Amino acid sequence: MKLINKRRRFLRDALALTGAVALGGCDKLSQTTWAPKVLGSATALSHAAQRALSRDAMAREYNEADISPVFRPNGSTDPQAPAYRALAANGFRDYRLGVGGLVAHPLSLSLEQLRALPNRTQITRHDCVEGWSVIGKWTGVQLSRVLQMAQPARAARYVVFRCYDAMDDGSEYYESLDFDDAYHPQTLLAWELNGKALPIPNGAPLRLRVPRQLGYKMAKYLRRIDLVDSFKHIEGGRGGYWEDQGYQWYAGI
Ligand SMILES: Nc1nc2c(c(=O)[nH]1)N[C@H]1C(S)=C(S)[C@@H](COP(=O)(O)O)O[C@H]1N2
Ligand SMILES: [Mo]
Repeated sequence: MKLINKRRRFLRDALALTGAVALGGCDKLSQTTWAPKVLGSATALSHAAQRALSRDAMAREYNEADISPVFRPNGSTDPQAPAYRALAANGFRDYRLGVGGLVAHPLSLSLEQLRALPNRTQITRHDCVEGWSVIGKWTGVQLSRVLQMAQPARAARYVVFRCYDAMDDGSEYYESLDFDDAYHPQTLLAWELNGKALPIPNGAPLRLRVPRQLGYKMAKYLRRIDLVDSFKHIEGGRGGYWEDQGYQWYAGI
């Protein structure tokens, strides 16, 4: 009992700290000089506290009636990278998701192959760090199924998601998850939003859904997935595009 109370207090304090994050917008916050320091300390606290309480907890699932009329798009909404334009021009028929890095079986999966895998539909809430939320119905394959096919090596610790869209600084959007979240049953590679093929503004043809974390973790326009032992040497080294601008790596909600 005592331990639980202690953990609760720890969690509350950690959440109060991370609350500072919600005040800034995705772009505004990165321009302030104090942000990286505050966010850096909040990372360790909230990650440890939330994991202690909720390693296997499920995000709330909603009903059809709760679905938002419009799933507000955010960040990149129309990638201009030539490779992406070529795929889009052909209705994504030539799309392949590469899966590689520290795996026994590298994969190259077409949308058809992905759709043939057992899939899951979930109505969940999407919370952006900017302070807005929308509810949508997502269909896709559990990431765990794809990882089981690829067979991560023993040394693998993180799953890195590389995207097609280039950001203002020229780098590509990317994200990463640890294995707790990668193998969580609600973590999906999704190709359908509200019963229709995923629209381009929301990440066509395939995007990540991780409903226990903030919106920026949910990489759109997936190009490939790599299993790695560390993300230190990828892009800015902090595990994601927004993380490289100072946002926390573990964005649990
Ligand atoms: N590739 C890519 N993924 C991305 C982003 C982006 O700009 N590029 N923006 C992130 C942010 S901040 C949010 S809130 C969600 C928005 O998803 P939506 O456009 O479907 O609402 O995507 C996330 N994934
Ligand atoms: Mo966001």
